[in-house]
Order: sequence, then C-alpha cells, then structure tokens
Amino acid sequence: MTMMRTFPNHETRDVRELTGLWRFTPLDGDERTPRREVVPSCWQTYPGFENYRGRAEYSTRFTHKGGSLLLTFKGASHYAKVALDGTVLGDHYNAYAAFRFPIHDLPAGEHELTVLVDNRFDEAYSLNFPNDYLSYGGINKPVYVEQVGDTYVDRVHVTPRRESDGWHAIVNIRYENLTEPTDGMMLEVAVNNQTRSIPVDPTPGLHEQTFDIHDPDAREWSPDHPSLTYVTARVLQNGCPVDDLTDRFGYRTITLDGSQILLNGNPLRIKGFCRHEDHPTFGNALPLQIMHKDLDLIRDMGANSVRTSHYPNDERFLDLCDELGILVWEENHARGMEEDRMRNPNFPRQALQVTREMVDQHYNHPGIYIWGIFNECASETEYGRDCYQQAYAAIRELDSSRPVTSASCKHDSDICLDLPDVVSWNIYPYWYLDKTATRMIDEQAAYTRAHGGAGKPIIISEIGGGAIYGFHDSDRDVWTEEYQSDILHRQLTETLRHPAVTGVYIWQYADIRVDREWWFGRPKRRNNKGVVDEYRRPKLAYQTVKEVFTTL
Ligand code: ADA
Repeated sequence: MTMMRTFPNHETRDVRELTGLWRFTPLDGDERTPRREVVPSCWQTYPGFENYRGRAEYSTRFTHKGGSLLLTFKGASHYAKVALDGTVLGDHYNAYAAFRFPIHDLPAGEHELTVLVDNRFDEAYSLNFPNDYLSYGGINKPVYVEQVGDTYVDRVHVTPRRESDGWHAIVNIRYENLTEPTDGMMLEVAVNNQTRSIPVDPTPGLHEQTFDIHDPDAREWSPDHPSLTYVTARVLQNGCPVDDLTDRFGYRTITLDGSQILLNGNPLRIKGFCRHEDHPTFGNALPLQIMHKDLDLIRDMGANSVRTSHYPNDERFLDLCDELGILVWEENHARGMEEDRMRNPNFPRQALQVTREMVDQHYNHPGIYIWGIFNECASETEYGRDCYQQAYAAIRELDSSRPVTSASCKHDSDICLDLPDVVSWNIYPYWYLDKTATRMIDEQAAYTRAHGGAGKPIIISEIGGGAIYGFHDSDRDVWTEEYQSDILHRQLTETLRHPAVTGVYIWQYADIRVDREWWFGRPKRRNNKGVVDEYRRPKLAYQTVKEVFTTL
C-alpha cells in the first residue's frame, strides 16, 4: 500500500486506499481486450502499451458501509472522467494535481467506480503536446475512499508569520457542509499546545475560517534544522470528533533583500537539480523508495534544492523534501510554449487552473521557497506577457508569502523581467552555445538590468550537457561521459563564482524518456543530460558535481 502522505492525516476519518488490480480496457487502437493492471501505474509500463496514446477505461468495485464519502484521486494523466455506478461525477484535466468528488449519503453496499483516462494530444488539452519529456497515461497516483460525516474538512492552509511577540500560525480552514449541519457542531483547530474553536457555519456549502494563533512553542524550520509543526482541524459534534485532517507546515519566512533570497533572514545559496518524475520501470508513478533514493543522491552530491521541472510533483516527494530540509522550486505545468500554443483557446483557463491547483494543494510545504511558471514560453511577445502577468497575479492572490519566477531562454528578447520577484535564465554554455558561462551570465545580468529586472536576484535555472551512459572515448568529445563531466565542471565553477548569481540548477538530475515526436536530437529517445542515467547509475559527472558543490 502507498501512503497518501508520509505522515498520518486522520485519526477520526476512515480512509481506504483502492490500490490493487483494476480492470483496464484500451478504447483506441487494435487491441481492446480488457486486462488487469495495478493502480496506481502508467500504461506505458504495460507490455504492448509502451507507446499507447489514446483513451482507456479503468474500473474497480468497492464496498461502502453507507453515508457520505470523498472519492479522492491523487492524480490521473492527463484527463479523467469519473463515474460511480454509471453516473458521471465529473472530470478533471491536469496530470499533476489531485482532485476529489464529495458524495452525499451513498447507500451501503458494493459500488462500481469507472474512470475514463485520456492522454491524447488534442486541442482540448492545451498544456499537453509532443515535448521533451513523456506525457504518460494512466491513473498514476493513489485513489482513496474517505468516509466522512456531512461536514468535513477539505483543506488547511497555514501561513507562518513572525511578529514582535514571536511566531504566529495564520490558519485558514476550508470545510464543507454537504447538507445543513446539526446544531452545536464546532470547528476546532490545534497547533502545538494552542487550540481554538468556533461554531460551524449553519448553511450548506463550502466555507472558510481563519484563525491567528500565537504559538509560544514554535520551532523554526530551516534546511539545517527542518523542524515540522503539525496542525489538526476537527469537526466536533457534542464535543466528539466526527471528522479531522492533520497537515504540516514549517515556521520560516522567505523574503528578498536586493539580489538575495533570505530564509529566516539568512541568504540562500541555491545549488540544485532540475528533476523530472520518470523511471523506466515505473513511468511517472514513482514509488516512495525511488523518490527517496533520488533525494539521497541529490544530497550526496552536495545539492540543497530541486526544481520540479516542468510540473508540480507528487506530494510525498514534497513531504520528503520538507523532512530532509531540501528547498524546492515548484513549477506549474507548461514547457516551451510559443505564442501559437499559448493562443489555444483553452490555454488561458487551463494555465490558471493548474497554477491555482498547485498553490492550493502544496501551500503548506516549507521546503517550497519559490513558485515557478511557464518554463521557456512566449515571454518575448505582448500576448505572452499578458499570460505571464495573469499567472503571477493568480499565484500572488493565493500566496503572498513566497516569491515567483520563470525560467527564460529568451536571452535578448524577454519583455517580462519586471513581473517576477526573481529573474531566472536557462543557459547552455559549451553545449548549445559556444560561449563561456561567465560571458553568458555577464550578458544576461546586463540584459536583466536594462530590461526591468535591475536589483532582482538572478538564478541560473538550467545549465548542463548530455552524455550517453557508458560511452567513453579518449577524445572526450560530445556525448561521452568525459565531455559532460568537463563542461559541467566549467559551467558550475564559473556560475558559482559569478557575483551576479544567487543559485544554479543543473539540467538535469536523471536521464528521462521523451515523447516519440521528440526523438530527433535525443539518442535512445531520452534527454541524456542526466548526471545519473535513467536507472540512477552515476555518470562521470556525478563526482565532478559533488566536488564543485561541496567546495564552492
Ligand atoms: C530547455 C528546457 C528543458 C530541456 C532542455 C534541453 O531549457 O527547459 O525542458 O528541454 O532545454 O535539454 O535542451
């Protein structure tokens, strides 16, 4: 069984995981015979479905003891339409976010859950198109049946705030009355030794309640001392809990001071990796062990940060980062969209939706120190600028406690640098461009100053080069492990010594599979710029990165 998170979330609410063999029926192509496959998984890992792009139906049955429930999907890629006993509950497009359906008073007995999943490239799905990573298909994250009362806690957001009397937790609780609540119902919140409660709103529907809790027992979170604080929201009836939700946060602040990013007032020096969720055996349905192995290797190389390129990550990965003190740049789903793609009529709505889902669902993670948007999109056009402006505004509306940024490759044409708090550049000296890293950073720093970004922190959000695992040659030429190791040494040394730079992310942690249409320039149909290969076997560059990251 997989866990929803890496820590218990409920004492009162009864949660059952529907992990196991489901019926899987492909709906497109020649082969349509139903078979049994494990959920969660990606169908690219089923024999014969390695390149399946289409629709498929997953179904299973579960028993229910009667009453209200939440059907919670932690993720399906990239579109899902869910039906219970043949009645459609709703649908969801966004491969990288959870979604749920509250059901009022479902009769006791056996029920059939059917999920249509679609990973086709279609105008309806504006963020998914042939790309430099694989758009997987399947129910790739766990599914849960949560038994709740008619009033349940939907989510808890905590904003840590340091004031003159010490730390405060600003706790916002969203809860729902599936029907009119009974008299005397209370909403209670507990953080460390502090408890507050108020009567539940008497009307059906979603409600929010905010508590300002001064916490004299607060312990700060930092990368060196990642102390986590638990917050529990409960619904009480006659003093007895009928529903509960426990989440976690960290007492820490992120602020900016000129060209520095500060955590609890101390400047951050980011040494990180861009990482995709990908593994040959599991696709992007990664087990916890692989997530942890990745963080072990990343930490072993002396890195302190991960950029979740190019989409929000599995929440258990974020949990591990919080626990280990890893700083996270979490990014909305969008890669390499030029203006014509951003002009897809569905793009404005879908881009804002995935951005809002990311912030709403991952708000509490102390490891997330920055939100990223729209990697290498049309930041050089007026229309693109409008899209960037709207996405930054959507984030700031939901979360004013973290800075925002975007990784740009529009080296001499970006017109959006006045919009984010931090300016980030993807540069590939010695690989795509025949220039030194120092020269490229000088040029980007000058461009930043002259085009709206003066005084802002600068991050080099991608730097690196490719190597085919196991390919060695005495000429140390392109695609050898030697070449990659040599250029990473020069790139990282020059970048970390450059006074304009606050942090650097290597592209990328591990080799990844790419969409079939991207094979050109991608030997083995992989993006081979990993410092480890797809099975996490270290290339020569591993030791080089470790040397540089642990000494500079
Ligand atoms: C870009 C992009 C990455 C990857 C990289 C590369 O900068 O952001 O997704 O495609 O280039 O390998 O060329």
